[in-house]
Amino acid sequence: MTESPAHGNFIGGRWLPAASGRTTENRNPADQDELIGTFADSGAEDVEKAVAAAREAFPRWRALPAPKRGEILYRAAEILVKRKEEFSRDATREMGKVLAETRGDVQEAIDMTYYMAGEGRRQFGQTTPSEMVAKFQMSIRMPVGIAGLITPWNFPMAIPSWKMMPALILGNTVVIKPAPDTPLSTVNLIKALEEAGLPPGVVNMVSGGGPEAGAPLMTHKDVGIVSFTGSTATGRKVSEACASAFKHCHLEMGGKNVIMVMDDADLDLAVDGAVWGGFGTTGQRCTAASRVILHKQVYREFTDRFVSRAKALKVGNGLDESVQMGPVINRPQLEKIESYVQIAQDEGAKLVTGGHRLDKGPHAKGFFHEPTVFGDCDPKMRISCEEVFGPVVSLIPVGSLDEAIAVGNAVDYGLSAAIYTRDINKAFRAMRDMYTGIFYVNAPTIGAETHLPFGGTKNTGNGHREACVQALDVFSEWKSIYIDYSGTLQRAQIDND
Ligand code: UN1
Repeated sequence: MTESPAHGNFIGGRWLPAASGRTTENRNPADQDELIGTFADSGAEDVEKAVAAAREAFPRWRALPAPKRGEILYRAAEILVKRKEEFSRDATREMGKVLAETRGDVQEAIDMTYYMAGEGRRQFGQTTPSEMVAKFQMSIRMPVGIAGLITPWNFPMAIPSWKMMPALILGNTVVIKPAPDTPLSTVNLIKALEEAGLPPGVVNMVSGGGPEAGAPLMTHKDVGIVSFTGSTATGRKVSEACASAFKHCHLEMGGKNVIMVMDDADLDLAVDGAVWGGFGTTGQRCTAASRVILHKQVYREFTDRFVSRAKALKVGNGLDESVQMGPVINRPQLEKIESYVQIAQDEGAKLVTGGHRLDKGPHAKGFFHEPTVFGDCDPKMRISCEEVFGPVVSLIPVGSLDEAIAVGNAVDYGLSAAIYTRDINKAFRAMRDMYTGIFYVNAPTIGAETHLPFGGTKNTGNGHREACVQALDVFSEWKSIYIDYSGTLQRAQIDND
């Protein structure tokens, strides 16, 4: 039996129980008998304390030179490197995905932390010539103040780091509410920052449910920027809650990403990509390749190979290194997947493989679902348009690249798309015409790196991007500064006429 410690909230540099004294259990989705720990079940009172701590810490943190803030982040990244294996195991235990993937998750947090540590010595603004003589002008970034971060369970360490590190390097202080299914990875991330010397109050954490802890955080008058990753339905609520106070709001939501396989594609490569894109992380990525659009010429052959690979995937506990696909996160998610399997069959999609939960033998204690493929899908079917967030892939036959692009774009989401082709002209046309925030050539829809912008169009986002320098725009305000050293009044647009 593994230890099952009690974790509090992190407020003002101290680990504290929820004001109500309530706790919730965090259990392994692959084995409900395994208790990972108990976590504070927070409410508005805890959020209030966390925001107060963030408010108090803000002036000093902001005044610390950015390169010094960067040194703390750099040290935190080094600690994450040292503890990568331990933190990856914790992430697999609480989230379920296989160890190779949680190692990738922690690595993504490491990458982001190093990247943003470097921004301590950049954060470039502009200098530009004035239209007047003896006048200097420049733009600089200012922190917004307190950042309220609401993060999902599918990348339990990477996504908190995507939000926290840019916020911190710019001089903001943070209150984070991690997903109730995966608070331990946020605790681990915070411990690395604490050990690296982050001053008390700069990062605070309240664990708990969305309505109980997330809602008071996003509506708190002192929280200047809310950054949320999760479903489009919840994102809409966050957006509405922020709108009336003109609060900055960054949203990263759903996807219905597509791999387009052309008749000249390397089919081995395309099948490899579709298996990884569709079933990696049990399909629980906002970048998951849940649609494969196939040129009719290769439809049969691709389908046969893809289905036999899907059938052969070993599903089980992510801690077992021979397992290729872990459980889904919880019972409601499993039930949602089952309901989509039913919807797809009702609307006439052909179930080619899978379609059932796994609940016997090694799967008896967790939330497992077979890798599932629907064939001959019409692009208008719900299974071709709506996000399932599970190991379910729809195959859609088309007759041309133009049709593939039209079908590819005909969903309400716009996160990631991919094309498999050996024809450079086709690749460039798709690259130009797919209205998504991310595009891949001869690679699946998943696998974004931290030094390019991450995010999507339409119902996937609200115009912002995470990662890369673009993330700095989310967590800062620009200030344009004009210094007139002429000693006379110079009127812009008038005296230079
Ligand atoms: C997500 O699915 O929420 O590109 C994030 C990828 C990962 C990040 C996914 N680097 O699939």
